[in-house]
Amino acid sequence: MYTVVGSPKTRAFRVVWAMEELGLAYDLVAEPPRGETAAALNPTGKIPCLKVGDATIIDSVAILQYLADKHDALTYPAGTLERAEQDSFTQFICDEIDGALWTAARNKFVNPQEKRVPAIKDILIWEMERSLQALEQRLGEREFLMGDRFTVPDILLTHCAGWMRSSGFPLESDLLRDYVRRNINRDAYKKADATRNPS
Ligand SMILES: N[C@@H](CCC(=O)N[C@@H](CS)C(=O)NCC(=O)O)C(=O)O
Repeated sequence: MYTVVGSPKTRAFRVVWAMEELGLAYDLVAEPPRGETAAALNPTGKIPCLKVGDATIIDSVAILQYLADKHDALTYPAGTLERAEQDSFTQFICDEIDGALWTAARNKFVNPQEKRVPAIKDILIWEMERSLQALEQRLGEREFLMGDRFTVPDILLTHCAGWMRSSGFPLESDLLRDYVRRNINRDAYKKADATRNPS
């Protein structure tokens, strides 16, 4: 049994979505960052963490790729050229999209007041536009980033697109907006989304 630690209103959503895509059973400890469980599992107190028996995996990307490899879905096999391309999408999204969003968050509310530079956001938006143009070019007419197979970086990019919307980063590309719409219409996304606001 897996235990996902972290509120699904954070990057833990990626893990919950992957669980639903893979049809896996899991418990969810919907704690905020630096909560009691996360602090015991991760020296930084960051979420998400995944408990697998007595072991713990920290970092959403490490967790997603572990689950994908283990359950042989949402990924191309290691050692293939397709996997190299898939990983290049994963790294690009971490560097250029997640990195910009996280820098904006740190300078808005994460860091102590005296360590924030709010003016950085305009630069991040400008940088993000260039990164999105590159992604748009790579996506082209493909259904998913890797073509017709939905993989780990699709979860990452779609999650980041929601984060962009909630933090005021524009997504002006029709191609990328259609791509995101396709992904949030997946049954697994909808099931995961329901965990954000349980009744
Ligand atoms: N690269 C890590 C980032 C984890 C991370 O920064 N998580 C945020 C919540 S989305 C957090 O716990 N922040 C608390 C903090 O930085 O103090 C991942 O993808 O899991």
